[in-house]
Amino acid sequence: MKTIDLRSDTITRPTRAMREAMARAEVGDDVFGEDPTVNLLQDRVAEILGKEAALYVPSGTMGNQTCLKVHTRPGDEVVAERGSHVFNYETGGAAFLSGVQLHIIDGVRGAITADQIKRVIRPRVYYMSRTSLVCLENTHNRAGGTVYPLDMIREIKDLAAAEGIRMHLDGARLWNACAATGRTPAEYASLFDSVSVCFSKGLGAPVGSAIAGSREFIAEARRYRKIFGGGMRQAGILAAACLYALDHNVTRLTEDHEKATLLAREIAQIPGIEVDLEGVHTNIVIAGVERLGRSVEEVLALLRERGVLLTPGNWQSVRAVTHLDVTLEDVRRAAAIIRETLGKK
Ligand code: TLP
Repeated sequence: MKTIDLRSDTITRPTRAMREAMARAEVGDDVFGEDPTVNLLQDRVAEILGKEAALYVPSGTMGNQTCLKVHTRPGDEVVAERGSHVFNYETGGAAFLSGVQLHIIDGVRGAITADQIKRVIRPRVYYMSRTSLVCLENTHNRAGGTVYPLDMIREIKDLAAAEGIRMHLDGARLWNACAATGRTPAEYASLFDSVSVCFSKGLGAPVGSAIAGSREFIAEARRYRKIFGGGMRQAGILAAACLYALDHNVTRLTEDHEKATLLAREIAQIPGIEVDLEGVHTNIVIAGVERLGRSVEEVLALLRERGVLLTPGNWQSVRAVTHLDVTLEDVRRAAAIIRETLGKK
C-alpha cells in the first residue's frame, strides 16, 4: 500500500533532474559573498519581487525572524493575525530573538483589515510600546491556504505609510497566491518593505528561503543571518535546487490547487466533516472533524493506519496539503479512504 502523504508540501523530495542541477552547481564561499549560484538566486529573487536586493536563508522561519529583527527594537510591538506562522509556529522567536511583543488580531480567513489595525496602533507616548511593524501572511497557512485580497493589503499599506509603520510579508507560499490570482509576486511585494519566500514548500526544493527588500535592509539582514547561525558556505549546491524550482515548478502549482479542490469537494460530502469550500483557494484543505464525535488524534491515527497522512489543523480540524509528490489519482484515492474510514460510525 502506497502511503499518501498530505501532511505538508514541505515533504517533497528533490527529483533526479533537480539533483543533477545541484550536482552541476558552481560554488564558492557564500560568507565571503563568493558563491556564484547563491548570488544568481538572490539576483533572480530580487528581480522577481521587484526589490533592490535579496538574501538566501536556510528556512522560512529564519527569513521571517531576520526581517522582524531588522525592522524592530526590543520592546516594540508587531501586529499579526492570530493564526499566523510567526505567532504559532516559530517557537516564540519574535520574543526570543527580537524582544518584541506581538499584538494579535483575529482575521477572517487569515486576513485582518486596515480598520482593525488602526484600532491597535499605539499612541506615540514614551510609556507605551512602539508599533513598528505589521506582518501579514499570503497565502495563509493555518486559515487553509487562503489568498489575501490585494485591495485589503493596499489599504493596510496606506495606513502603515501614514503612521510610519513598516510592512513584512510572510510569503512562504506567495507563489501559490500568484498561481491562484494571476497576480505577479512583484505586485504583492511592492506593498511591503520586506518579503520572505520559500522554495522548500510547493516548489519542491529540499532547503531554503529568501528574503528581499532595500539594499540597506538586506545588508543589515546579512549581519543578523550570521548572528542567527545562518551564514552558509558552499550553499550554491542548495541554491541550484531553488533556481531549478523557479524554472520548473512555479507554473505547475495550479495542478496542486486542482488536487486540493477535488479533495475538498469529495470529503465535504462525508457526514460530520466540515469544509469551507469557498475558502479553498490554493493547495491546503482544512476539514473540521468535531461532528464526527472523534478526537483529532483519533482521526489522524485511523487514517494513518490506512496509509493517509494528515496533520492537525486549527481547533478540531485536520489539514491536508497537496504537492508535487502526490498525483490527482492519489488524492482521489485518499478521499475514498477518508470516506470509507470516517464516513460510517
Ligand atoms: N510551515 C510548515 C509548518 O511549520 C506548519 C507547514 O508544514 O506548513 N511561513 C509559513 C506561512 C509557513 O507555512 C511555514 C512552514 C514557514 C513560514 C516556515 O518555514 P520553514 O519550515 O522553512 O522554517
